[in-house]
Amino acid sequence: MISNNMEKALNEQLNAELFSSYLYLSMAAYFESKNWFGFAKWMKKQSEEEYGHAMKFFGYINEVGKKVTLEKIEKPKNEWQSHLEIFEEALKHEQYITKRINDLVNLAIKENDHATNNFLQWFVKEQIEEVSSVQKIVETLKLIGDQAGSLFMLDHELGKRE
Ligand code: OFO
Repeated sequence: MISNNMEKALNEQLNAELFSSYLYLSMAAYFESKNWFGFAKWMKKQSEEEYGHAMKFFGYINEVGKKVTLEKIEKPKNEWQSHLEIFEEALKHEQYITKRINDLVNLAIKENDHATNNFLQWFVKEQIEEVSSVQKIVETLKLIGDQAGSLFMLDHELGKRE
């Protein structure tokens, strides 16, 4: 049986994952409005993945006999100055999510909650991949600078994301 404290923390993470989905959808909307369709597709896929993360928490909370409680989702930002600014914000957000997941693992360890610790390990691994993929795009955008041709090529590349 997981503690009420852990139930609350898992519900808060569910909300954070829904916010992640909302944030990336807002970034996708921004790219669409500027006709960067490859970047928009990448962000839409990212948003879908985040919804999937939220649903993993939804499923787990129910599976262990606790209750899912949905809270208000914060309004995401919807204006940025550059591609780089967007991806730097995405990177900062993923680093924040990694910290949240690590804090959850620490709580599970403190409470001797092996089941939740085991459930969270998937996210520990996933966060390595999430941070690394956004980091690579940030570095590429820094190399590109304001070369429009290279930016179009990256747009094409990111649009291939399945
Ligand atoms: Fe981006 O990993 Fe979930 O939030």
